Amino acid sequence: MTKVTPSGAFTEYPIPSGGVGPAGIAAGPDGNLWFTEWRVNQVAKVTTSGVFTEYPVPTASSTPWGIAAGPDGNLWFTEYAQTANQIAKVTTSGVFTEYPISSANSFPYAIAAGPDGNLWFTEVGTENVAKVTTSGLVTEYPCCVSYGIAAGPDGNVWFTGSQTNAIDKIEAGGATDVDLSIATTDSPDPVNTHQQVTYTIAVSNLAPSIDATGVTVMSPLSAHVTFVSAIPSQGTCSTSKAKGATTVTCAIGTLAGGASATITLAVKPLQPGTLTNTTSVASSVTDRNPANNTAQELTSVLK
Ligand SMILES: [Ca+2]
Ligand SMILES: [Ca+2]
Repeated sequence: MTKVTPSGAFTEYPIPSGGVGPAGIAAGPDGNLWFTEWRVNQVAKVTTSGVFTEYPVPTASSTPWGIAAGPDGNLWFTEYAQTANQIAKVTTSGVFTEYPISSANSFPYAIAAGPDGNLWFTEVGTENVAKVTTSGLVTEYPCCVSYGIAAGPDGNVWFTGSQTNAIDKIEAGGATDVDLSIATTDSPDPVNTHQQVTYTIAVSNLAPSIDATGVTVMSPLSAHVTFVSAIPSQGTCSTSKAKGATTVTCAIGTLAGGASATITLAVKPLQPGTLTNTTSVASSVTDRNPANNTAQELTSVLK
């Protein structure tokens, strides 16, 4: 264990157990530094004058890794081993409580105290970011392979996405990045040829408080319809033609977290059969769930 003064003077303190594999470290509420010893399955504290106390973790070979001071006055740490798969807390007097993580093979790694009073941690194995309440209830959020995690000054928890080459953030409330969704309804259905069918296209940002910027909605129309109009509740819509087929593109602009916009699109079908409308939404920011970014609506066209 080593300390360094702000001017760069180092002092090293030998750890009583040999070959401990010191990993994470955090300042404890008791004025000591707390750290994990993954090789020997212990959590330890060291006073600022270099006196060590080591505590064995109850679960054998748990690989204690990341550690953070919780708002409850305890130290919280990850048990990275596949066989452990737990989050644990230790009181400043060395009493442990361990909590299971529902997903198997989660490999919990880094941990940080969130702005919401929970502890947040990364799961390298499941590609989740998760939180644990101070009473031990774990909630996991699908995300990405991530390692480092820290509370931001903006009320979000920030973490490194190692495979996306990006920094991501998660709202302390739960949602990662924005989640735009789109849904389309038609009226009337069925409709006669050369009669107007109107689509109501609703675009929503399901993230509670993260803005989606540069929101764009695209609807390539069937070659078997005549375009009538496209009216957005915000922004502008335009049409372009390629090989006789019309595409409607609407620049919606910014959709704040929790906000929605509507596009009313009218067309007239030219021939009987099943008319398919496919509309999709995109934006300038990462969408955590691309599966709901496209909507399809079928309309029966009579003669
Ligand atoms: Ca989405
Ligand atoms: Ca329909």
